[in-house]
Amino acid sequence: MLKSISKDVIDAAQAILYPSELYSYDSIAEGIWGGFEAVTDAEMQFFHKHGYLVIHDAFTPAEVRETLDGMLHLMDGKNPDFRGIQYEPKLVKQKSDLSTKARRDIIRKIASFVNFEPRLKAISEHEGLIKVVQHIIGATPKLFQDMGLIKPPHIGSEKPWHQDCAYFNLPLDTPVVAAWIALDEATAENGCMHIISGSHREGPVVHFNRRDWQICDTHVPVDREVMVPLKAGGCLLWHGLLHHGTPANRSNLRRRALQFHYCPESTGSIETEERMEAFGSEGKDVEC
Ligand SMILES: O=C(O)CCC(=O)C(=O)O
Repeated sequence: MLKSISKDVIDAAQAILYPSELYSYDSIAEGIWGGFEAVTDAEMQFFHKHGYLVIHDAFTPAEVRETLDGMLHLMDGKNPDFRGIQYEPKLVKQKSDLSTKARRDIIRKIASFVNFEPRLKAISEHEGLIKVVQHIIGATPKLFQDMGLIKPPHIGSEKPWHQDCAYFNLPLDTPVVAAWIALDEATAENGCMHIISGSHREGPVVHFNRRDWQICDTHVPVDREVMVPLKAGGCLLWHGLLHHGTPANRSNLRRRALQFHYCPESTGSIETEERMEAFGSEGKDVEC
């Protein structure tokens, strides 16, 4: 049984390259302190104008600990009914050679977990969070996607620039809010979020299948980039059309986060064709 991931494996994961200027940044996001209770009309206006809002101390250290315990419970396979673990694709073959603890560090994502782990359901229903999301979307929120996004030390991969709504078959005018909750400190080095302030107001943009379903690297206005480092317990809310992405984690520190997506309770769905008309590149005179 291996206790850790070999150097070859790390080298292979790090061989996936992207232009480093994609995650350069001119400014660092400011935010508010005082938890969700500190969100006032001024913060709502900020959200609608810039497409995001940072609440630095949204969750207490005890809430973060409880949430991480719930996440590790699922990552360690302690709920046999839970099937939502996704490994770093290049490393999936290694998983049976690793100890339970070492295996945590090749997991890229866990998904659709709220009904398998009460501690994770609890944070998705956090009263302060839901109140703010409700205020933003102007309706009772429905959670429609839940993910744990894990960038393991050294090998955590990039999430290229994208708009979340490019992934969802939701009516195009649906107000979608993402809540991204840092469970470790998220920094420039371990893969914190980068955003383009105000980009949600530009509507859907064309996505391409490249390293992922993503905005073309050359279409990212890097000169408008804002970096969003967060301490554990910090929360970044963003609009479903905001352009955002995260660099790889080449540091020796973990970067674990939860991401919840909410829309109004009454939201229906559209066909993939309709989504692709808005977000796809097929038949459009665009190249990447
Ligand atoms: O947490 C990350 O690294 C990126 C998450 C993200 O933007 C997404 O999954 O839509």
